[in-house]
Parts: sequence; structure tokens; C-alpha cells
Amino acid sequence: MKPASWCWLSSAVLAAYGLLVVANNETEEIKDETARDACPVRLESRGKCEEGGQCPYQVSLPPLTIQLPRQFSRIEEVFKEVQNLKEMVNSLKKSCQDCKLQADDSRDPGRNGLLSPSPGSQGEADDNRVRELESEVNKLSSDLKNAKEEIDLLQGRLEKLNLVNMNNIENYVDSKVANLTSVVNSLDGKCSSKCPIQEQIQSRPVQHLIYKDCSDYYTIGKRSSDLYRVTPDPKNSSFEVFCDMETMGGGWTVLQARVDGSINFTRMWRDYKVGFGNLRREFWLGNDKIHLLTKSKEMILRIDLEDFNGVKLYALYDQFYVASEFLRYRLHIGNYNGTAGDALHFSKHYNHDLKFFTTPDRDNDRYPSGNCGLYYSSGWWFDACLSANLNGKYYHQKYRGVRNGIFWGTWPGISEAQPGGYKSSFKEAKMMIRPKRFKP
Ligand SMILES: [Ca+2]
Repeated sequence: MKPASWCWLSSAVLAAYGLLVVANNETEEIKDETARDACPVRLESRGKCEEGGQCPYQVSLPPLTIQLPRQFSRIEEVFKEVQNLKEMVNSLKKSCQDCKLQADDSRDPGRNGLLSPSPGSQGEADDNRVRELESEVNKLSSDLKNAKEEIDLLQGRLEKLNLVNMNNIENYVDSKVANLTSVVNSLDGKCSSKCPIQEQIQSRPVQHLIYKDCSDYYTIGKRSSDLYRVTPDPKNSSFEVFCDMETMGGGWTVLQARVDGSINFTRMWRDYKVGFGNLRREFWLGNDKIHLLTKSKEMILRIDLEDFNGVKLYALYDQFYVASEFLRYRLHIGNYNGTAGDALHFSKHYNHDLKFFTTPDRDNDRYPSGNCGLYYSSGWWFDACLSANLNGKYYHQKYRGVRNGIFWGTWPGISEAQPGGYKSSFKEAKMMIRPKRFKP
């Protein structure tokens, strides 16, 4: 038997023996010397026994030394870690409870009813919800991490690309500049005496790719009044117009003409929309086309009138625009200038500016009891109803009854009562437009 094991055993035996001795009331000392050296546990009697057989004994135990494994020193750290973990768990528990409370608060009652049909399953549902949220949060955080990695990767690539592209562009620009410099230098050398005068170059007419209106044809040198094809809006198809290249510098696009009464102007919305008549004689160009023409450039309007006495007068408006069909071809006219008088802004009660287009079948006028277009046999920007109407009936002479002929309210003597109730008529009327910036 090994001494260490024996020592443990002898200690146990001694303890038992000690008790026995106490029970037998005998004083005895351990005599075994070997045991005494190897294991200094001693049992001694102290003092005298009392009469009742009670004896004092003393057991001396050596100091206890236990060898523990080396890792045992880490137990303190582990303990600390366990403590930390415990705290973390507690804080998580608390935040989970908060979270649960918030979730309960934010859940609307209808949905709540659907999700938890009985109160018993509330806690379970909440736990599930918390678990769901946790897994969602985990997933999101891992997604976020992936996205961040991807962004870093892309950023790196972008920086590389930027560098490459900038170098390419710089090289390209440099080479172009070098080319241009050499061209300019060579031209400079050639252009000392042989080049044409600058003025000659400038006076060459500008070649247009698109002719928006008659003024563009005038600019390239067209001087005869005739039909020309124009494209005021490249998104819409082109169409023919009659160009007046003679009146007041030319370049006019004619919108309307009355010369002999060959065309009936008592027509419906559809006809006024697309236009009708003969462009070389009498016609209405069409509200859609007028809209496109006045939309493409800022236009001025000229109205020319002639009565059967041979009096010719005109009215100029420094702005003219007709809105789209959606806005019922509303009229916008600017300030007046001329000799015929400002019949379109006749008075507060008769003002055609900002009025919508009305035809016998489409009442957009300001006359509440009826349709001015129907009453005056025309399509026009009626007020309630008129101080001007250039689309009225063509009368070859004075006429009686409703004043539904061509009418210009500021014409000299027109409002004076005629003998026999006759009304004056007009021999010719013409409406045409030109860009405000046009210089003939
Ligand atoms: Ca009306």
C-alpha cells in the first residue's frame, strides 16, 4: 500500500478509533512510529478525565495541501465570463419584454383578433413573434454584412474604372486638341490673303432643315406668295400653308382668307378643327394647325380688311396664341396697333381675348341663353356675343336682319344706323401671323 493512500485511510481509521476511545473512556497514544512520521495526525488526551467518564481529547491534523490542475487558475476568468453572460441574458430578457410590449401596442385590433383567437395562446404567439423577429434581425444583419462587402468590392472596381476612363478621355481630348491646333494653324497660314471677305460669308442664306412657318422660307430667299410646306412641330406631320411674301415685309403665314364668298363658313367644330376651303382663295387653315404654329414661336397677328367702298384698313396684335383643342382653342391676343381699330378688345363687355372657340354645335361662349355660333352662323372666339366676327357669312352687298356677316366693330361708321336697317359688309378679310422676332 502506498503511504499517501494509507495516510488517508489511517486518518479515517483514527477518527473512528478516536470516537471509540472516547466511548471506552481510555487514554491511549498512537504508538506506531512509522505512521507518526509518514502522517502526523495525532490523537492525544488532554488533562484528566472527569468523574462521569468524560475525557478531553485532541486531534491534530496537518495542514491540507491539494494539487489542482493548471487550468484551474482560469476558473476565475470563467466565473467572470459566466457573470457577464448572465448580465447579458438579463438585459436581453428585459429588451425582449420591452419589444414584446411595443409589438403588442402597435398591433392593430383587427389583426390582433385574427392572430390570437383565444387568450390562452397569447403568450405562445408572442414568443413565436419574438423568435420570428429575432431570426429576421439576424437575417437582416447578415444581409447587411454581405451588402457592405459587395459595396466595398464595387467601390474598388469603380475607382479602378474611373482611373482608366479618365486617362482615356484625357488622351482622347489631348489628341483632338492637337489635331484642331494643327488645322487652325494651317488655315491661318492659308487665310492671309486668299480668303473671301467675312461679309460675303455672313450674307449667304441660312439653310434650314425644318421650315416652321413662312418666315423661314422668306429667310432662305423665297419671295413669291405661294403654297409652302411647313413643320411647326416635328412631333406632328407637316402641312401646306399659303405664304404672303409681299405685305409689310412678307414672311406671313395666312390663317384665314375671305375674297369672294365661294366657301361656306357656317360649319361645325370638326371642320374648324381640321380646316376647310381652298388655300389659294378662301379658307380656314384649321385650329389644330393654328395651335401648332402659334406654339412653336411667339407670333404676331395681322388682320387686313377691305369694304365694298375700297377702304383698306388693318389691325396688328403684338401677340397671338391659340391653345390646344383640350383647352377649347382659347384665344390669347396682345396689344393692338393699326388703322382698323381694336375690335377684339372692343369694351369690357365685348372682349374676344381669352375666349374659347364656339361653333354652331359646340357652345363655349359667355352667352348663357344660347349659342352665339349658331345665332351668328360662324365658328369664332365669341364673348356674349361679339364685337368682331371674321368668319361670318359673306354678303356681296349691304344686308338686313341678324348681323351675321363678316363684322369688325370698330370699322368707320359701322355702328351707325343705316337707312332701312341695312348692315355693312366686307369685300375681303385676311388673318395672318409672323414670328415676333422676324426682321424682314
Ligand atoms: Ca352659350
